[in-house]
Amino acid sequence: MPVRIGVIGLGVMGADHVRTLHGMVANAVVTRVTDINAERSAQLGAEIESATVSSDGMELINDRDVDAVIIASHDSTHAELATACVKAGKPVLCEKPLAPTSDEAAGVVAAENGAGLISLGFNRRFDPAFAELRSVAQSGDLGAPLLVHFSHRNVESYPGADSAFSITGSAIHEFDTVPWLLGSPIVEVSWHAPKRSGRVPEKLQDPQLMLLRTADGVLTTAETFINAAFGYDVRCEVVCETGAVQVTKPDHTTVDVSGRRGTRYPSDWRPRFADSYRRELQAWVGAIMSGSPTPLATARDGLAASAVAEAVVTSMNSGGKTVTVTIPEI
Ligand code: ISE
Repeated sequence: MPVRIGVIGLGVMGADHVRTLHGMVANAVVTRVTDINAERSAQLGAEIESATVSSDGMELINDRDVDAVIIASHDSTHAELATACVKAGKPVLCEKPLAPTSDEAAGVVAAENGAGLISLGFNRRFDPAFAELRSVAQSGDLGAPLLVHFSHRNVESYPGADSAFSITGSAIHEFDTVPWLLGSPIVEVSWHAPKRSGRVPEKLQDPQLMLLRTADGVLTTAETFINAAFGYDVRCEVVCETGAVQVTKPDHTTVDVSGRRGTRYPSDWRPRFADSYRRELQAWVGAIMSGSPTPLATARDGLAASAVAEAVVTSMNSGGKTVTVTIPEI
């Protein structure tokens, strides 16, 4: 019998997960969907014949036709909903971040109490290019990693995005990817403001630059630019003692026209990371079917990333001071 999945939050990512589960993931059936926007729920409910609409997240979580839950609603709702899934004893894939603050994230980890029900949507772990980058960096073939350069560019930010959201909602990916790549936790951070783009709202510092130091001494430069305009683009290079390795953009084609050869940038993350989302969902469903531990990021990984985000926000609010990352004891 397939895993019956309910999806909470049907914005860009939630709707994408519903369609991927429905069309491309084996042993999964979407049985329930819900969103605070009733029109969106109705549209997706009509599109996906197996799915009916629940009135809200709590109803969906406790529905007898739901074995497992995906949370893709607003970041501020993640902690409460993930905790409700744990109380209902249901596996949950919670989109990043687990919570915007480390205290809230710690509360979820405490509620989970080692049950292993929570997986975090740090999808880059399932991207073939990032997986290869990691295995080369960790192989020792290029000597030890010394330095990592990241840039993370979006075309435009969500309406209302402020400087903290750029850290807790976007750069949070780097806060998970760096320790995963290097096998060492981020222990110290600092935040820096380059010249501000004149195209962005006043309350938003964009781009931003962060320095992240892992316990093994490797330093990462992480640029986040959520109104970069030209296209969706994530770059990462690991510089090692005798070589360097970087992800190349996984384009399938180049176009020759008008005296030029070129590749295209997608307008958001879905095409760039489509493979990773499909692989992540398949891995999650497979583990539920077989009763194995989640192969995705765990609640503790989510807590670690939220603690780094909080330290970066503290550095930003203190004019760029170096801040030690503190993970609450549980
Ligand atoms: C979005 O939620 C993502 O997950 C994307 O990968 C990231 O680039 C974007 O900034 C986030 O808003």
